[in-house]
Amino acid sequence: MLIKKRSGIEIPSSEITPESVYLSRRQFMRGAALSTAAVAAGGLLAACGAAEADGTENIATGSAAEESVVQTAMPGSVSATADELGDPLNSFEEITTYNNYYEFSTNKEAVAPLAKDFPTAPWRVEVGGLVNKPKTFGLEELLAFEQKERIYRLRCVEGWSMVIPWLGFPLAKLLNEVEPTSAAQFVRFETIEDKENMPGVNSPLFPWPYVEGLHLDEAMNDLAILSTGLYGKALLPQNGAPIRLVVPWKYGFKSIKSIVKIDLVDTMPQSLWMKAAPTEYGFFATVNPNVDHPRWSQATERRIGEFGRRETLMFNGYGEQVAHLYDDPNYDTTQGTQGQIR
Ligand SMILES: Nc1nc2c(c(=O)[nH]1)N[C@H]1C(S)=C(S)[C@@H](COP(=O)(O)O)O[C@H]1N2
Ligand SMILES: [Mo]
Repeated sequence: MLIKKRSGIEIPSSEITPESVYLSRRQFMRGAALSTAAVAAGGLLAACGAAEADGTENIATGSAAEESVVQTAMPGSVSATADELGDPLNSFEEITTYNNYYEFSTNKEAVAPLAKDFPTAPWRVEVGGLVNKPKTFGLEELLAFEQKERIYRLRCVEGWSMVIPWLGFPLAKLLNEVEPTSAAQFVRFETIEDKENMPGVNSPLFPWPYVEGLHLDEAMNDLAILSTGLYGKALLPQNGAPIRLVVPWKYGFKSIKSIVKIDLVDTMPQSLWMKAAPTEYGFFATVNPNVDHPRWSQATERRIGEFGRRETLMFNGYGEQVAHLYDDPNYDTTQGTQGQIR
C-alpha cells in the first residue's frame, strides 16, 4: 500500500463552486483539476459477468513509514509508477475504459461511453442511522477531507485485476465525524438510482439500488477509503464519480460507486449481490485464492495489460494490515467469497 500526501489538495473555500450551481461534467472536471487535484441464466446470475478465462519492495511498507512518505505532485500526475510490490500502475486509459458498473451496462467497454454525461454535481451523501451526529455532506465538504494518493490493487471476483492510483481519504475520518453509537455494528452504503441517466437500473434482473456493506471494524481500518479521484484527477463517472468506496482486500464488487447514502446499522446489510446470487457472493468477500467461486477458480488472475495469469494473493496482498480483523474464530475465512461470521 502506498499512502502519499499530495500538496495542493486542500481546497480554498473560494475555489469551491456552490453546490446549488449545476456544473456540467466538463466544468466540474476543470474545477476539480484546478482546486485539487447477468444476466439471469437458468437462475445463475453472471455476477459482475463471468470469470475470465513478487517483487522488490520499492516503497516503505510499515504503516508509520507509509504515513511519513510525503511527496508532492501536480494534479493530473502520480507520485509513483508502481505499487509497493513493484507492480506497475495500469494506464489511465485501461482504468477508465474497462469498467464494471451495472447501472450503465453489463458490458465493460460500454460503460464509459454510456456514463460520459452522467451528472455528478450537485451531489450529496446522507450519513445517518446509529450515529450521534447525522450529517448530509455536500461534495465540497467531502473534498475538504485531506485527499491522499493510495496505490491499490483491485481484484475483481471475475478473475482480473488492475493497479490503480486513487485519490481519497479514510472512511474512518467521515465515520468519526458522525460519531457511530455503541449500537452500530455495520455500515451500509447505497449507490444513486438514477433511472433517467442510468440505463441499466431499468433492468429487472437486479434488486436496485446497488447496496454494499462492511463490518464497522473493517470500515474503520485505514485501508478502507472513500475515493474522489484517480491519477490525480477527479473521478470520471465510469469509476464511480463523484465518490466511491475502495476496499482493496476484498473482491471489487464491495467497492461501491457513486454513493448517496451511508447508514450505521446493527444488523448485517443485505447487498445487491447477496440478494441477486446468495450462493455466490457473500457479505465479507475477502480475496482468498484458496477458495474457488462456485463456477471458477480464484487461484489466479489476469492483470489487465499482461499476458498470462498471475497468482492471486491472500487478502489481495494486504494481510499484514487486515488479517487481524478475521482472527475471530467465528469468522470462517475458509469460505472465501462466502466468508461469514457463523
Ligand atoms: N454501484 C456500483 N458499484 C460497483 C459496481 C457496480 O456495478 N455498481 N461494480 C463493482 C465491481 S464488480 C467492480 S470490479 C468495481 C470496478 O471498479 P472500476 O470500474 O472503477 O475498476 O466496481 C464495483 N462497484
Ligand atoms: Mo468485480
